[in-house]
Amino acid sequence: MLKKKEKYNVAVVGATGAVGLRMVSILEERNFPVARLLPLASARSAGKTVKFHGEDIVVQELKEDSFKDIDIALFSAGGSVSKKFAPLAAQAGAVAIDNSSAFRMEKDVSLVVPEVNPHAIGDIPGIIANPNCSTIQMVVALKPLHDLFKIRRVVVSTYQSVSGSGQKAIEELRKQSLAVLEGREIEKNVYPHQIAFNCLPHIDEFLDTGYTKEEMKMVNETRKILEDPTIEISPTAVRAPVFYSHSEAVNVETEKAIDAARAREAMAGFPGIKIVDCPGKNEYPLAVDGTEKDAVFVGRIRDDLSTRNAVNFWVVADNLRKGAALNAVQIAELLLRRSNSS
Ligand code: 25A
Ligand code: L14
Repeated sequence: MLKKKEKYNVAVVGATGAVGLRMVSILEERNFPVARLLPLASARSAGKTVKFHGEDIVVQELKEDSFKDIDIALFSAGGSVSKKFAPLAAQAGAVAIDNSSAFRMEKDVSLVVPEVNPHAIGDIPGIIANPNCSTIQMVVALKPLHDLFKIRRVVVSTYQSVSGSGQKAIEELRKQSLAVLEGREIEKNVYPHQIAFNCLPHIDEFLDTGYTKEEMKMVNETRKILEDPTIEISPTAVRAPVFYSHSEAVNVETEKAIDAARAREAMAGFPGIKIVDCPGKNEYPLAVDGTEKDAVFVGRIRDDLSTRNAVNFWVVADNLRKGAALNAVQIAELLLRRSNSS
């Protein structure tokens, strides 16, 4: 349990990355009670500064003893950094909130989306895992349906933006797009194929089953967060030439009778969801509209005409905010409310 204090010392590991920068700005936006902000990154970034409440704070190199006097440490520097340093942060007395995939499926680590399973946080969290971005936006939409209609099976295809692979990938899409339009050779560094004006049915590594790790994260993490190992999930994860925000086409089959109207009503009342569903006016969720917003946007809610008790919808969220940095800060806020009420 976080000790009750007026203000907390907060470290951000990977503070110069696409997610880390947003962790810092979201702590500021939401007026998180920060006594001292400690931005940490690799030696490459040490000495750079990040802005926090008008101040330029110097980024320090992440070291084993970085976590002295830290209460909360937000991690987004990749799995190997988290594996090594999150346990050190916990040993030093901090709660580590980890955005990597390193600890998500460990039995003793809770995997939390505050709107969905706040109770999962547990009493003595050393490390709390932040789920995968595609999983977060999907489970926010699925939770109200699961509560009312009990989900049996989900078929999902993702349309994921390049920002999920970090700052270098954002640059790659920009440079390749310019090169293609100007008729020059493209350069490939981050992805194995051209991403400009192209879709890649490949996110993270392939497994022997023919599925990717990203797809299996959606299966395993969804079951853990919804606390129901019986839900069947059939995913296809696709990288789209989009800068920010992930979109997903989701088909849900339920045990109890469901239809579009009932699904819409259930989702509309759920915290964190915004319904954008007026096809007659060309209104549906779009990646370009969801970017820099906090909500999970749902639209195109309609009956599945091919079977009973099934609906289709389209869901969009900012992968760097609700999919990563915002969710992590919301977990920190949850810890805070707990320590204030005890
Ligand atoms: O294992 P996972 O969980 O799958 O996560 C893998 C990666 O996914 C991103 C995140 O990348 C992470 O590194 N990520 C994780 N979860 C995500 C999510 N939900 C997610 N992305 C989206 N949604 P990132 O680019 O966002 O952030 C990287 C940050 O991590 C710091 N870092 C890396 N290794 C570190 C480390 N910090 C401490 N110790 C280490 N060993 C990294 O800092 C960044 O802050 P940096 O100093 O390495 O790089 C910052 C600047 O340097 C430039 N740069 C990057 N690589 C090179 C480089 N410059 C020269 N040469 C390079 N090879 C960057 O452009 C940046 O400006
Ligand atoms: O597991 O869009 O959190 O590349 C986050 C970024 C998985 C891949 C995770 C992406 C990663 C994802």
